[in-house]
Amino acid sequence: MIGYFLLVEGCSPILAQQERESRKPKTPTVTSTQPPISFTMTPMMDLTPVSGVTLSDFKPGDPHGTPQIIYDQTCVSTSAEHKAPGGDDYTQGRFERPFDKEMNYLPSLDIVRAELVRSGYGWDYFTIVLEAEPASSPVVYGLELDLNIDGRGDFLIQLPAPTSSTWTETGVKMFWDSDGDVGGRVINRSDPHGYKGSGFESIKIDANAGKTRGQIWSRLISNGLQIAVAENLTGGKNSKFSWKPYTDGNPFPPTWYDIDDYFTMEQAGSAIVGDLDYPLKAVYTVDNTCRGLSGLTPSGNEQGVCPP
Ligand SMILES: [Ca+2]
Ligand SMILES: [Ca+2]
Ligand SMILES: [Ca+2]
Ligand SMILES: [Ca+2]
Repeated sequence: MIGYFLLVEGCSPILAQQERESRKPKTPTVTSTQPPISFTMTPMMDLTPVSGVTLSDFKPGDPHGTPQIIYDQTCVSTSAEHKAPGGDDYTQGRFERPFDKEMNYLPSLDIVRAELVRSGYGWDYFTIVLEAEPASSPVVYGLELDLNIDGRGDFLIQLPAPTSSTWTETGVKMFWDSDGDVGGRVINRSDPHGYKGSGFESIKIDANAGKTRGQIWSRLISNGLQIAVAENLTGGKNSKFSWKPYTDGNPFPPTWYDIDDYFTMEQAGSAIVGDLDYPLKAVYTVDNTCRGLSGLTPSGNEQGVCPP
C-alpha cells in the first residue's frame, strides 16, 4: 500500500521535448466529474519583509518545529526484480516509478519521506528525503501546490538538485496554471478518455532569467534537499493548501500536466509486476507522494490527499 500521512501538528520545461513514448485507460473509478473551471485566484507575488529588512536580507534559515510528514513507498527491496512493490496508483496520480525505461532502479529519484515546517515568520520549509543523493540535471525536483484545495494544482515548483548546503536560487522555476485546467475534466483521477489542456502554461518565477527572484530557494541535505518557499506564495502563515512533492528524471513539460490525463494508463505503463500494463512505457523516472493537507485537519472526504 502507499505511503500514509501523519499530521503531527497544526502549525504544517522545458517545453519542446521529445515525446516520451507512448499510449486507454483501464476503467477508471470516476467519482468527480466537472468541467474545468475558470481560475481567478491571484497569487500574491510581492514580498513584504518586515520594516528595516531589505529583500536581499530576506532569506531562509533553518526549519524549527515539529514537521508534518508524508511517508512514501520505496522500491529498494524490489529493485533487483525491476519492479515496484506497490505505491503506484496511476489513475489517481500516484506515481511510484523511480526506474528508467529499462526498469533499472534510480534511487536518486525514489522519495522516502517528505516534510513540511511552516515557520510562521516568512518561510515554509519543504524537505524531500530520497534513497540516495539527488541526481544532476536533467533530473528535477519539486512541489505541486494546490492553493484552494480543489484538486487542481495551481503552482508547479521545479528545480535542479542543489549542489551545496547553502541556500541557492539557481535553476528555480515556478509555473502557474492561469486558466485552471490542470486536472482536466475529472479532478484527481485520470480522465477516462484522456485530456490535453494547457497545463501549467504560465511561468511566474524563473530565477536564472531574473524573473521574480528571492521567493524560492533550495539546498542540499543528506540524501535529499530542502525547498524554502516564501509564505506569501502559499497565502500567508494561516493559509490552507495542499502540497505534493515529486521527482522527475526526464522532465515532462509543465504544459503536459496532469500527466495521468495526458497519457492513458496503457500509454504510461506500469511498474507493478503482474499489472497488465507492465513494464513502464511513457511515464517513467518519476515519483511523487499523496497530497499533504496543510493548515487544516483532513476530514477524510478530500480527494487525492493523504489519508488522515
Ligand atoms: Ca518512493
Ligand atoms: Ca487549485
Ligand atoms: Ca484528471
Ligand atoms: Ca492551464
